[in-house]
Amino acid sequence: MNPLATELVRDQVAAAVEEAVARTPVSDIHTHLYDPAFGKLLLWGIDEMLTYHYLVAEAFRYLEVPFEKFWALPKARQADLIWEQLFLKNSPVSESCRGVITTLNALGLDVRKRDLNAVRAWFSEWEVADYTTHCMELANVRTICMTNSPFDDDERPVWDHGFARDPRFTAGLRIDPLLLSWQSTAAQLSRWGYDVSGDLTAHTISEVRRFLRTWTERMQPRFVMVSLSPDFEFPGQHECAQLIEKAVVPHCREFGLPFAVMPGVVRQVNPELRLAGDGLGRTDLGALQNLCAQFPDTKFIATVLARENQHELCVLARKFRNLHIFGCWWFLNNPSLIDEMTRMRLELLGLSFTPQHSDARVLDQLIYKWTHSRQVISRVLVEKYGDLAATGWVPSREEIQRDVKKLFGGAFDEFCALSLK
Ligand code: RAT
Ligand code: ZN
Repeated sequence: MNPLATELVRDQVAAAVEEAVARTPVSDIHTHLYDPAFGKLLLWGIDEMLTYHYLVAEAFRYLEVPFEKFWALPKARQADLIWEQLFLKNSPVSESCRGVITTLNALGLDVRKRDLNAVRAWFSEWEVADYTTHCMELANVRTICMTNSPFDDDERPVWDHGFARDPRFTAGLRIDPLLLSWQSTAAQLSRWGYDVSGDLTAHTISEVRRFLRTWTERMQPRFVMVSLSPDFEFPGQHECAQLIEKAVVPHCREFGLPFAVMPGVVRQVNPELRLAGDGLGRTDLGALQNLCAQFPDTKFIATVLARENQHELCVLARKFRNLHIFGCWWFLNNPSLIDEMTRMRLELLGLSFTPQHSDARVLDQLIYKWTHSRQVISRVLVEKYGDLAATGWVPSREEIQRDVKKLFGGAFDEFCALSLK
């Protein structure tokens, strides 16, 4: 093609990509949001946004208040301090801070005024049910996968009592305590009527499977999930590896559920920061490779926290069709890293991955997390289709829409439906 024609095609492709990315509803496969039936567990509003743990960590770069004094304050006063430091005394250029501004702007608030109390007054007019729909529409999110822990004392009673499910909210069965602190979890399971002992005998394993079955039937999760430290090993004689091998993997196979592994987190590097106090480390992905190789008929989905692991994770996914990689997790959920990772994944995996999840803990965050991610994904796709178009392989609007649907949940659904037998 001559250069002028190429230019024209690139512009048309860019317009089609931008439209498809903006218009295609996304299925958000990992969040910490809750079905509104969970009441106060579904966080929303300006004070929750300002006290999001990503912002707490950043505020303590500047704050001179002792930690315990900060934590003793009511949430609105904590939010005041964070607003003052991160928005008024410094410009909100970090990704988490920019996210608050993007969200307020999208909601139609005038951010130029820098008036926190006016923002609070605006939020006080909303009811959560309407606001949930409003945020999902603005973010163009179709479904939200929750993170559901049977070990969470606030959450468990809601499941125990039962509730009418909002079909927009799907579940993810999160089992960190089961795999990471077996001895105390065994005591807890005994209190709940499971006949388990500290030793992983065949009987104890069958009781763990009964526990997993009960919660799977109750929650109807899309997957079973765990976050793991960077030094997680598999196979192994320690309790975590043994439980994965003997209870979790057989359970996932029986129910046709993927097992979601999220390695790389170092919990409580600074406990004074509470939820904001976790760090990361580089994972030896040999353990994930062993899982995929040892259980070819079990599905694994993975997101890994260290940037340094991303290339080898892509290569691993090329080797194992029972592995689906997703999201730019937590400290990776920044435009520069989403750009790098999405580019690398497209180059190594085509469309067979899920580029992003929001990890939103506050409903409103869906708006910025998806706005920002869509901007980056769109930019990367424009470049990739542009390179193809330059050869004469011009993607049609329908092909672009098909591809974007895959990236926004379709590839994940296809992976879940795949038969590996
Ligand atoms: O991103 C976060 O909010 C973290 O605190 C974690 O919850 C992490 O996403 C996880 O699921 O462990
Ligand atoms: Zn999370």
